[in-house]
Amino acid sequence: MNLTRLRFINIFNKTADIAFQTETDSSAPHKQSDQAPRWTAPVAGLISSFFAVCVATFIAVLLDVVTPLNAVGSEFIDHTPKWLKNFSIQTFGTSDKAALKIGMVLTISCLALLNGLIARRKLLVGTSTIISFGILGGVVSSARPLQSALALVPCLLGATAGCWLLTRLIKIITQHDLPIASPSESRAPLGWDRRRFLSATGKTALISALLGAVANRLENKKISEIRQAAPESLPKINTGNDLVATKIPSAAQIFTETPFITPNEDFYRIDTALSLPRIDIKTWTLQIGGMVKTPLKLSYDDLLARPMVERTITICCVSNEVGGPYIGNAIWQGVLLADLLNEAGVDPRAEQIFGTSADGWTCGFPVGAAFDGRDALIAIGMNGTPLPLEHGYPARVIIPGLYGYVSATKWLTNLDLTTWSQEQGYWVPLGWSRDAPIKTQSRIDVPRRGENVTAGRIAIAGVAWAQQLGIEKVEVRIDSGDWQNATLALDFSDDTWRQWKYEFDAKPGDYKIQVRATDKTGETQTQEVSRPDPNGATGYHTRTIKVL
Ligand SMILES: Nc1nc2c(c(=O)[nH]1)N[C@H]1C(S)=C(S)[C@@H](COP(=O)(O)O)O[C@H]1N2
Ligand SMILES: [Mo]
Repeated sequence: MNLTRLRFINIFNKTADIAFQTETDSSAPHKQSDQAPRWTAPVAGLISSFFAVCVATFIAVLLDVVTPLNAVGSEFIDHTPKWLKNFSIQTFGTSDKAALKIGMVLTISCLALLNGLIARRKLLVGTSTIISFGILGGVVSSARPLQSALALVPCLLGATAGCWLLTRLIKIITQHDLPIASPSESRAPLGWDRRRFLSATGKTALISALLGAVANRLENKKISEIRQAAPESLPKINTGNDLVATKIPSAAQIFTETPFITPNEDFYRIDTALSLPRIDIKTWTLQIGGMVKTPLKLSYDDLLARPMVERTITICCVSNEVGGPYIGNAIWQGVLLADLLNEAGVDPRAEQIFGTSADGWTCGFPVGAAFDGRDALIAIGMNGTPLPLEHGYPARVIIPGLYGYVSATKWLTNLDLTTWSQEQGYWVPLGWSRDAPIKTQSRIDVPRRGENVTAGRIAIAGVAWAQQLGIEKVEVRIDSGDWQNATLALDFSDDTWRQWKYEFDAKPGDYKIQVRATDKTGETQTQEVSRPDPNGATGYHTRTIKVL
């Protein structure tokens, strides 16, 4: 009788027993209680993968290359079609990145548990799986914008560490599952070494957690160094400053629920970056090139030395639902884009101004937007401070009247004059419109959602915007009554939102409140309800309130 074959059958029966918990075969060499319990293999799989990821992350941070989870997550974001982007913004809001990270960890954990089960039967399959994921992660990482083959290293080393651990743990688990070498050999049923397994998994879990924590600390340290390298303050500007200082507190502001100027800490943040870009302000430059006579290359100091303006502009995100929070109004300090472009000399055949960020994100808007008299800016300051890192430090584009995804490149490094056929901005191939002017909209901010109001004179208030056109009128409707004019705050500029307020005497009951805005051309925002994709949500913001 072929001994190897016997052995194979034996192993197969046993692993089948373990994996599916079938009745123990009485011909098995020793009792089931001597074998490692079923849960040990998936745990071994999980711990090995956890170890692999932590080792890889730690090495990535040391080498200052993209971490594997960030690389894979970014790759995923980069292929997000519009329905999925809508879904995740609707479901998770600005926590969509946290949701993605949790999703990735859960997916990896499930695969790792399964891989442990497989490895107990066939160790080679388990280790090969880890190596394959390591190679895949490495290839994805090294192909990310601004990464090199160096980004392969953490993934490969992480995978090697994972394989080593998996092999070790599976050996501990299966040691007593080994079939007896010959029928005559006798072996005492020692049982599997539970203590050894627990100590090995415990130790490596601890080491993994430590590596992860250190990597996190180092990452945070790097980010805070980038923040500290920013200047404390920006060069003062004499025009515009007084305007902002005097006008806003008095007349532009009629209620404080939504302040006219959004503080930097409260300003919405939307971008595809899973980690903040590594900006080295000493080497950072803004290059203006493509279809221009003389390409420009400006350092941060060059930008600071140029004539600057200060403009209050409301920007918003195309993903904002009707009534949503992804809009903010800030005082932007910067260089007029037209000045820079005139210096570079734009080829009249250029159609598109195409921005690229330090992390490889892109977007494009018509050349006309820089020259039609609007305040198109390369902004370096926000509400009196250098741009916060989250909002595009050292420099970003701000174009009044265009949604952020076609214009507002943060962490700007390049502006290229090009044609529409030559380049497509990041979101365009994913189903969002090439041209995306901001749509006229209005929002009810008070009473807040779900807030109970006491009967008597109550105030309804909010903001309305129609960048470039300006807000002429805001109307409020209660239930199916007539549209009533709301009181408007001072008309600061056509590019800023305008606060509105409407008061009425309310008896107890439920009310449906609606708002609509009319721009200065006399056009009232459309009632037609449409989703954010492909170029901005429409419809009237409606809120039901309960008056007690
Ligand atoms: N580099 C980079 N710039 C970007 C984005 C991005 O993903 N990456 N998102 C854009 C989008 S969709 C919007 S709405 C605005 C948001 O700017 P904020 O985060 O400062 O509010 O930034 C724009 N600039
Ligand atoms: Mo956006």
